[in-house]
Amino acid sequence: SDQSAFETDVWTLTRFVIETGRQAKGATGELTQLINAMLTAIKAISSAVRKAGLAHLQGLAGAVNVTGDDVKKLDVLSNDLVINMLQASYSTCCMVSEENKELIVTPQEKRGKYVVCFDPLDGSSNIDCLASIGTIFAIYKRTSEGEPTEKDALQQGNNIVCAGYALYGSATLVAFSTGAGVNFFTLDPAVGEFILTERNVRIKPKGKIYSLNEGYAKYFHPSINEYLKHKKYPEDGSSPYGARYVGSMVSDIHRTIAYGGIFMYPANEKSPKGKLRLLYECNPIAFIIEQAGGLATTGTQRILDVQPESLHQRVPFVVGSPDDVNEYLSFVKKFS
Ligand code: AMP
Ligand code: P6P
Repeated sequence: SDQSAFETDVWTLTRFVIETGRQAKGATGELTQLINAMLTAIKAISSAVRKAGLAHLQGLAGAVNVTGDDVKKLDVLSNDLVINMLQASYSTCCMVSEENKELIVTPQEKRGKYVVCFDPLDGSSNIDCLASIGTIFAIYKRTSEGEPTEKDALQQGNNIVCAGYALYGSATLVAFSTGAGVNFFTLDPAVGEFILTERNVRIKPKGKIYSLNEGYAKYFHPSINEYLKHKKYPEDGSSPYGARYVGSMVSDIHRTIAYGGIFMYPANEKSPKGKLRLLYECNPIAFIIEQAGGLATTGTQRILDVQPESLHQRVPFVVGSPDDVNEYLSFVKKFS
């Protein structure tokens, strides 16, 4: 039997958020309520993801299962969970989801002062091969009075109040920041709580791994292919970098924070702005990466400085260890 002592004073994410909320001058508790509602949605998504194969949650939306029930695709189910949990927390005025073309305006009687941009299940193309997937979110204070509009969501990433991601991998982990550094929390399914497992996470100044989909090499700007050549055939006698690419952003990002190195989803001839979305993939991840001491750039501009113009706009995305991102930027300078 497990002889390890049973922790009786454990730091859960719920406790951590209440603590930081108490330290925030004049806080009413609304943000704490919102964060804990997001955590509930993430726990429910984690449970659904782990049961997907058994519960016939895979397959195409609109399919019916053996008992003839409508099968909700995992990412539709995840989207519904996040929207319902957040609206029930009386802390949001509107939301932007990867799954919804239009702004999701909170019913009048349930409105609060926050805006949430989220991708409920990022990397969902990997579900059927059981690769890790994730949830990504960023929280802002609304900027308007009265009826919420898209303007409330089209804020620079610099205005983020809180952001994080959940990774449904070999364990379920939440990386979380409210602007005072990044902490990792791992789900203890026996308790149903996220437990603090790494405090004040810092990314290495330089790594040994590059991560991107080289299948687009034919369409990359020369600065990318020249940078990659330098990583594979270093002229300065240093060792070549390793290559890792899951094709599920949260997995690739979490490995980049944990081990160091660079993750890139650059523009290419076929996708002149790249593929990743600014509001609910790039901004929250850029916030976390910078809070961990890393850099996040479009190649010409800091991600968090980009002024969004539309809810689902894409940006080129290069993030990771500061020395690696700066080395890439030196190639942009040399080859532009
Ligand atoms: P509230 O009145 O709860 O919406 O909080 C007002 C402001 O206090 C928030 O926008 C944050 O800047 C800060 N704050 C409140 N709760 C927390 C928390 N749990 N962790 C970190 N900052 C918080
Ligand atoms: P590609 C998954 O579909 C996703 O949105 C991200 O999670 C991932 O980083 C990217 O797309 C992978 O795209 O073009 O390499 O398959």
